[in-house]
Amino acid sequence: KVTKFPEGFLWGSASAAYQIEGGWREDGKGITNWDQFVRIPGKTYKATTGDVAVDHYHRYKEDIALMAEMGLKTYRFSVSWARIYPEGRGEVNPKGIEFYENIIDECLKYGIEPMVTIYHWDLPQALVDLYGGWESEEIIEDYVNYAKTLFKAYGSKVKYWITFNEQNIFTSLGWLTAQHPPGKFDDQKTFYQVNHHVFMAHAKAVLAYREMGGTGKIGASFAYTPSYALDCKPENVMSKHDYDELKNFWWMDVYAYGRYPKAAMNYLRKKGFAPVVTKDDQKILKAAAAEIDFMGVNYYQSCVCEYNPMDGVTPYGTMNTTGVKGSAQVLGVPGIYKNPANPYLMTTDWDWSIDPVGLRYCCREITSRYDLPIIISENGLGAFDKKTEDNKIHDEYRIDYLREHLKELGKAIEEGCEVLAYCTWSFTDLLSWLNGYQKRYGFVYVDREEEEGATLDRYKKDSFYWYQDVIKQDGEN
Ligand code: BGP
Repeated sequence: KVTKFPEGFLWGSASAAYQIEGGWREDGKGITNWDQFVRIPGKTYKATTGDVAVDHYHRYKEDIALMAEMGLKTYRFSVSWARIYPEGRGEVNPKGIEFYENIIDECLKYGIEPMVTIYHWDLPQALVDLYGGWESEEIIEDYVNYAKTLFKAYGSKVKYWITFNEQNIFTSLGWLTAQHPPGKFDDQKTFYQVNHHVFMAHAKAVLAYREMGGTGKIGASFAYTPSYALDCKPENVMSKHDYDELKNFWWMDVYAYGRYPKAAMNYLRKKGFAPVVTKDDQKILKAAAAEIDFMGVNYYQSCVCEYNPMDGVTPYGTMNTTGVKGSAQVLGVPGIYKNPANPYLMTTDWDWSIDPVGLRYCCREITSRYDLPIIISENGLGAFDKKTEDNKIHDEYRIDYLREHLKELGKAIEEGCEVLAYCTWSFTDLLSWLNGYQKRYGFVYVDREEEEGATLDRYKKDSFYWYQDVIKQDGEN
């Protein structure tokens, strides 16, 4: 039995433009960094592209009708910047504005609350060519201009805004591990400076939203991987502390307090990686922190921290992008921490630990440390789903995963955490950035194999009916 959730709780599901839309050259959309990146041989899993994705661009009505059938209360989706501004700045593309307007109206028609992510990783390539994208502070103004365009166009209809999806992930994979565009490796100095630019863009957009009279809720979504010390050996406990400062509080403190954690900043100064932060920047970050309405949390797994010697493992080992269990290496930062597997937890085929309690840990930490409401903006299980001959998908493993997470979320609420929404990742199957279409997350199966040309037909999985019941009974199941 899952705990009863509060009245008006937003049961939701999430997606991102590049991962579902397709229609990559349609109606004036500009080229994005991802359109370009996936064309570099060897860069992503089998170089699978989002050119067609699951064709949500043409099938959004069908998809949203399925959401309504399920009873979804909120749908979190992202806007592709390059549909609105094909060149990233300059002329607005009316067709782009219209497309998202249609999605919003379609949601509202069924009483589904649209939750808009302004940036979920696809950046107009023109801005990369012009000044290096996030590496230049010039982007702050362009991002804010783009965000204001969305506030103006949809502000009367959209009450939930997410400025950035997982800033920690797209910057880490973009400038440290070379797995996301711009594909830079171990460029720590740029990584921290880029992050500062993103923080400033977030902060200025939040302030602009308020200046424009926005009364909805606004915040950022963070990929929160809570950590446990391997054991009570003091150096392992210290490694957990360092991990939290550098991998969690480094982002969440800026969103919530408008300042960087001190110990982490000192460490980066010594290393020569600290970003340039002016007095004015500090003021803006603080002002924006006072204006955010929630902490968005994308939760998939927890990690373990153990002291890592100076000659120990680096962050640049093999990640599991194949779905072959046990192929991930232990990663870490020499001299600080490493993240061995947790012997108490099962893992997914991609070696992600399955830890429902970790979700409760995240909620408790955010509540105590920041005293902010929480939106779980993503949580879900990636698996190799199989469609049977009679078109059924028996994904009881996904139901188990979600049910256990909801139980812990329910406990967190009982313990005093204010949780506004829970969005599963994802509604339909969609493109996984590094895993192509083999790693599925949806309630709705899409007939879409690695190569394009499949029917793209939709089929409801068993989990679809399960979540439908959860929503109907506000959690009780
Ligand atoms: C998050 C992203 C999503 C989604 C999800 C699943 O980091 O915000 O866009 O991709 O992870 O990840 P993956 O597809 O790598 O399994």
